[in-house]
Amino acid sequence: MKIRAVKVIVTCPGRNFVSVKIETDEGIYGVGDATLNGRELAVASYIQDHMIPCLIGRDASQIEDIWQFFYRGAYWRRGSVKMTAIAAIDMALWDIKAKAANMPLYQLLGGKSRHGVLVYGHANGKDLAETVDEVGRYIDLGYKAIRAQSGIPGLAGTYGVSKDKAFYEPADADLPSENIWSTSKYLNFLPTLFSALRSTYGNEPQLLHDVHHRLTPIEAARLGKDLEPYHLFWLEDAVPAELQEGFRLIRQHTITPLAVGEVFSSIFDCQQLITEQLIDYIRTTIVHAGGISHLRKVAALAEIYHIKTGFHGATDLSPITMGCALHFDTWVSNFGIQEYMPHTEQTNEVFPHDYHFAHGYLMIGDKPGHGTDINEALAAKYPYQRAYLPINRLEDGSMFNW
Ligand code: CS2
Ligand code: MG
Repeated sequence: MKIRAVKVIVTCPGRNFVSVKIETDEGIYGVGDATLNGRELAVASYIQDHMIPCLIGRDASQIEDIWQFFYRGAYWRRGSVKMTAIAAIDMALWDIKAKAANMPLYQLLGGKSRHGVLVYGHANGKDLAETVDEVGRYIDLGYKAIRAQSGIPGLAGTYGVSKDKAFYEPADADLPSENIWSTSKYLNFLPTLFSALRSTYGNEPQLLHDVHHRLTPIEAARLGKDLEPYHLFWLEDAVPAELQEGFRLIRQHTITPLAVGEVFSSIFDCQQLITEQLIDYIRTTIVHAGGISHLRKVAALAEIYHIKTGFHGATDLSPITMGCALHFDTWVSNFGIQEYMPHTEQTNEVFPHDYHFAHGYLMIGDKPGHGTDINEALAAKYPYQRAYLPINRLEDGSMFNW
């Protein structure tokens, strides 16, 4: 089965997505997600200008060889742009292989390990009271696991709190908008939020929180200790994780479970975190870390060290990634949880798929492939619109982590 054509499809049904469609000489095609929020066109060009010329005529069944060709063959290794580009091709080739085998992707990987994929939703509010109410709304919707993000007293706004309760799109402006951050205001406030959540809803709901890369290890250690009475499912991205050994300091002080990895682009970004058991969940995703082929290797390493998967699943990852992730989640033995931020109807029309939410789980269908497609005609109606993620500054103006 030869690769006959490869298309890069950039569309913006409310937000930008980049997809690839690989067509073969046997009439089977596969699709992959190549979306990197705020840097979409860099990935589109990497695929269009540097990968497609080397793909035409190749045997579509040689997924691993093609992966190695593009990983080793570029000389320049790793990085979010390159690994997102490789991921898109990889997802499309797995889609093709599963369709050719006439089986859903999870069967090709090794079959079902669970009947449904436990997900967590995103409750958020402008203040403590609204956030507590929003968590209750998610419980009423059937979620068993809920991430809680709240406005912080004394700060005009912060990560994860959106005006639109249903949908959260952080890439909110044609040029980066500026947020102001105060670690002390945040650390003083957060324990009160989770104390209120536990006293309102008891111990049953799984509660999660995303620090979004904003603490130092000792600050994260303090927060982890302060939150121990509330038994979080995980504390996410407590610190920027380039310094993997920095997590040793957090681990020495707290038993609050730690999750990290959505910004990682390869196994090497988390090798020490995993082999030293410095984390409990690895969030590295299929779309940003080399696709299904590479994430199988990350998950296999993590399994040895009692670490579970917790894939990133924000709305800036397309339904193609969600489809692939759910098949992977259904198969992988050390599954932890899947992030689920529902896409808009407009997006779902461009990316028809067969997964659906039921009683706190996402359920997948049995169509051959990863179950998500792209409506090219509809995609063409939504031209790219430049959008940047915000940046963060401290109250004294210092540049900080968003
Ligand atoms: C967040 C994301 O979902 C999460 O855990 O960290 O919303 C992240 O901010 C976006 O994916 C960035 O594009
Ligand atoms: Mg996050």
